[in-house]
Amino acid sequence: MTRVAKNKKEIISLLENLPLKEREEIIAQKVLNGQRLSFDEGLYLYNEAPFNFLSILANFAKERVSGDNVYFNINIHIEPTNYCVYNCKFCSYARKLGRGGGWDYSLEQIEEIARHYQGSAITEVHITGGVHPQHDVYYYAEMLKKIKNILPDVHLKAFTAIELHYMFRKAHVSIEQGLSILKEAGLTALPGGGAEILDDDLSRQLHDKPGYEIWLDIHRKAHQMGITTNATMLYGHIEKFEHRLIHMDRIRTLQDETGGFSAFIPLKFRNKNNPMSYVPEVSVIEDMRNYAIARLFLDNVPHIKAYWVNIGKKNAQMSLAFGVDDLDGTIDDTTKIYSMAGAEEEHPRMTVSEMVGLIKSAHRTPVERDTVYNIRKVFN
Ligand code: V47
Ligand code: SF4
Repeated sequence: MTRVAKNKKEIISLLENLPLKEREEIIAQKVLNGQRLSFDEGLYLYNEAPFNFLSILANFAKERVSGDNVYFNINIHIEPTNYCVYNCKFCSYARKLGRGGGWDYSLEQIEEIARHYQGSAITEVHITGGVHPQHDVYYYAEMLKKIKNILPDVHLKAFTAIELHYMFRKAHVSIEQGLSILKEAGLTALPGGGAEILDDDLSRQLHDKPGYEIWLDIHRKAHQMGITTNATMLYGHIEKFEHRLIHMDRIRTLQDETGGFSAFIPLKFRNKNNPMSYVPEVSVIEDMRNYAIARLFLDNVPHIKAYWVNIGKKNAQMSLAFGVDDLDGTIDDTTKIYSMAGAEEEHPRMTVSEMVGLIKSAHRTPVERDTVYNIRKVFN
C-alpha cells in the first residue's frame, strides 16, 4: 500500500513547492511547531488559503494524532420519537404531538429493536430524537436499562444536551443528578448534536432552543463526571465564517478546561423539506475546506469525524485527505434525520467490508474502534 503519513521534513518540501504568501508561511510554521492558530488566522484560512495548502497542513495535523489510521465503529441508531417541542428552521424531521405524522416508540418497541441486534457485532447504540413534551429523565433511564438488559456489552451514546436539558427540567433534577441517573442506567457518552452554532445572535435566527451556555454547561458537567462527549457544528446555512470560528473557539476553550471531547463533527446543512429550503447548500469544496480548518483550529480535539450519512460516502472518502480521521459507523439504516433532509443515502448502511474498502482505497488503515476509542481491530 502507498504510504500516506508524512514527516515534518516531507511536509516542508511539499510546501516549498507552493507559491506561499507570507501569512501562509507563518501559519504553516505554527502548525508544524504545534502552536495554536488565532481567530484571525482561522479567518484567513477560510477566506484566502489555497485548497492544496489546507489539505497538506490538515493531513500533517491529522497524522500527528492518528498516523495513517481512520476509525469507524459498528453501530445502530435508535430514534425513539420525532415529536419535538422545539422549532428549528433547518429541521426536516420533527413533528408536533397531536398533529400526527410522527412516531413515539413504546419501551416494548425499543426492546424489540434491541433484540433484533442480539448476537450481532454492534458495539454502540446511538440514541437521539425529538424533544418529546411528555418524557422525563426517569422514562429515558428506563429505556437505557431495557436496552442494556438485552445488549449488555454495547456502549450507549445517548441524548443531545438539548434533549437532556428538557428531560432534567421535566423531572426537576439538576444536570449532575440527571446525568448520574442516566449513567447508572448505562449511559457511556453523549453525542454532539444540538450545538448548531454556539452563538446566541445567530441561534435566534435558526431555532428556539436554550442558549449556547447551557449546551456547554451540560458537556462540561458530563466531562467532569467521566462521560466523554462529541461536539457538532451545523454549517453552510446563514452563518458567516466568523460564526464558525466563534463556535470552534468555544469548543476549544472548554476542551482546554476538561479534555472530555472525543470528536468534532461538522454537519453540512441539507436543505430538503424544511423551512430553510430556500438556502442553497454549500459546495463540496467548501465542505473539504471546512474539515481541514476544523482540524487545524481545534488543536486539542483528537478526532475530526466526517459523518458519511450527512455528506454521502464518496465525499466522506475524499475528506480523508483533509484532516478527517473518523467516519462514524455502519448504521444499518436506522436513522432518518438525513434521508428526510435530502442527503444522498435514502437507506444509510455500510457493511464492514464496504467501510474497510472505502478507507483502504484512500490509502489509509481502517481501524474498528468502540465509542470511547478503544481499538477493536486493525485491518492491515
Ligand atoms: O443537532 C438537523 C443536525 C444533529 C439537519 O455525536 C441537520 O457522534 C444538517 O448530532 N441538515 C443531530 N444537519 C445529529 C448529530 C450526530 C450525528 C452523527 C453522529 C453524532 C455523534 C452526532 O443533526 C442536530 C442538527 O445539528 N441536523 N437537521 C439538516 N437539515
Ligand atoms: Fe427538535 Fe432536534 Fe429537530 Fe430541533 S433539530 S426541531 S430539537 S428534532
